[in-house]
Amino acid sequence: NPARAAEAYDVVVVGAGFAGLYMLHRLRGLGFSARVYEQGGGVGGTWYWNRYPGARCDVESMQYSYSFSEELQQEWDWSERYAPQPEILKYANHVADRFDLRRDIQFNTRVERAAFDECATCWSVTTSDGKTVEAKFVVLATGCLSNARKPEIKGLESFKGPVYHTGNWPHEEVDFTGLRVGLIGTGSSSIQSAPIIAEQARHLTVFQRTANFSVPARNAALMHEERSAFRKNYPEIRRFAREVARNGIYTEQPDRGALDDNDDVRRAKYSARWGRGGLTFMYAYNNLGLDRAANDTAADFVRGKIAEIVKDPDTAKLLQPNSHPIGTKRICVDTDYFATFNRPNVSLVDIKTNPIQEITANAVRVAGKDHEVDALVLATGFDAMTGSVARIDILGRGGQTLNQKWAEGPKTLLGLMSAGFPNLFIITGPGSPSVLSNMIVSIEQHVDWIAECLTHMRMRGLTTIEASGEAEEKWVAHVNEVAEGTLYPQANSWYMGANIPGKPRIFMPYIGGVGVYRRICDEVAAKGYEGFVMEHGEQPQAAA
Ligand code: NA7
Repeated sequence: NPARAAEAYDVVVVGAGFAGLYMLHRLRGLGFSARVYEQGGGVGGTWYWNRYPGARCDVESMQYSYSFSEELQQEWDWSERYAPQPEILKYANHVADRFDLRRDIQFNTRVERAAFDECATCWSVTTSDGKTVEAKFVVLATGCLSNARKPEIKGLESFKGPVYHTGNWPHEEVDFTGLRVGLIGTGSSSIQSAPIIAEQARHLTVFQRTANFSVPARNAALMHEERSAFRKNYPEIRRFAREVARNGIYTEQPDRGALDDNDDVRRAKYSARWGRGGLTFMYAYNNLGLDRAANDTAADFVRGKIAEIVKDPDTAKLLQPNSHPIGTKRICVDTDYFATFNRPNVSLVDIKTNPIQEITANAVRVAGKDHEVDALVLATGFDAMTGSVARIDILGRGGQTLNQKWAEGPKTLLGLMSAGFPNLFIITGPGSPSVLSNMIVSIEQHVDWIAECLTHMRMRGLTTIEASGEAEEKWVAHVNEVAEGTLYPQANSWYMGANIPGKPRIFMPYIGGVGVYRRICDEVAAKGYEGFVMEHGEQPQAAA
């Protein structure tokens, strides 16, 4: 057919972050032709863009790493307990080189449109360089925290100094020496960057809308012996992270609730975890995400720590979170965040009681007072989970767009596919554990599931797979039901889409746990992809 696009692939993958890289590797290994489009100038996804000072992963490096290659996991040396962004980016580049992935990746190219052709049962994919290619399947490996969001604040465009967004940081070094810096937002990105910016800047003013819970990272250099111990135990560590852990992280699982212990025992447990550092603070007890009274004990402990660390009582009070249960907004992991407010060159401005009125050429105005700044850092987060997908014009059956279908919130079967959009897979999409888990564990699981599904289809001559509407409705109801049984929907979090004005408030990730979710996915596959409709293409006509 001369109207057909010149280039055709079995699979087009959107994004060359950790999901896209591994997807490409698996597809190659199975003999599928694949093309990856990446809007950035290099691999790494979120780690390519988030170059702000202090950016690091808050899952420990020995676990925030691929497990698919034994040689890779035995040979790569992580230098610290939590890898800093440059090292994670180096790792992504190493993986791309080691597995010779670059030759199938086109950089600096956005996928702008993908339209399903029902007659040809293939996708027509149009990219920012004006080309259109065909693909039997499209895999969205677009990331969950990849669409940086600039807040709508009056006068922001009139600010004369530089304005940076943590999620879209310049590649060249930014030097704040001698400058007065305004930092808006107090999520993970702010909490990681504030202590470093404060060391450089003449003055740092942090504008806080919602005080956030944060626990110490206790980051340190990784000793050779620690790495060796991990490497020796990798088979068990990886198995546990995939099959047992709720969040894809190998750590001891609590077997009792917070109210089962008396005050002294509880305090000792929280203190031990505080001392050890890290996200697993929330694993002191098994009901912190479920029971408000239990949760309050952990929240009170952290509020108490903030009061101990921060010398000025008014500042300490302002920094103590009280608007949401601990953990229901992503808990932050910091190095000296609260202590930073003891520095004479750091001040905290409450913008909850009095929101920012306006940004002028050289100041942020709050309650009639101008806080003069030379540079602004927006640590205001992302249009999470659906934001990057929504930026692509995706047309499914009958010309319906995915944005139309998801207007009242994302609907998927297992987070992997959406009814009406055949042969379109999403990696770590809404409705899967995704951002509630160690992302690399979830990415590997999704990629492997998709790779096996495509192999299954090829062996049987099947050409289309699509989520059935009925199975999708059931899954969406299940995802909501599980979330409703927890404290999570109580927070105005990005998990709920609450940070984006007008975005439907739906708890997007599946909170049933990584191990449970994997078993469900495996059972679905074992039952011949139950809930998905698979079809044979039209048989080719015999030649006359
Ligand atoms: P987050 O966690 O979404 O934090 C964004 C912060 O910016 C948060 O404190 C917001 O306050 C604040 N914010 C957002 N919009 C505004 C406006 N318009 N005015 C004032 N303050 C605002 O993003 P991060 O980049 O820190 O972290 C994202 C994830 O990356 C993190 O959870 C880890 O998983 C890694 P709010 O809480 O909405 O009141």
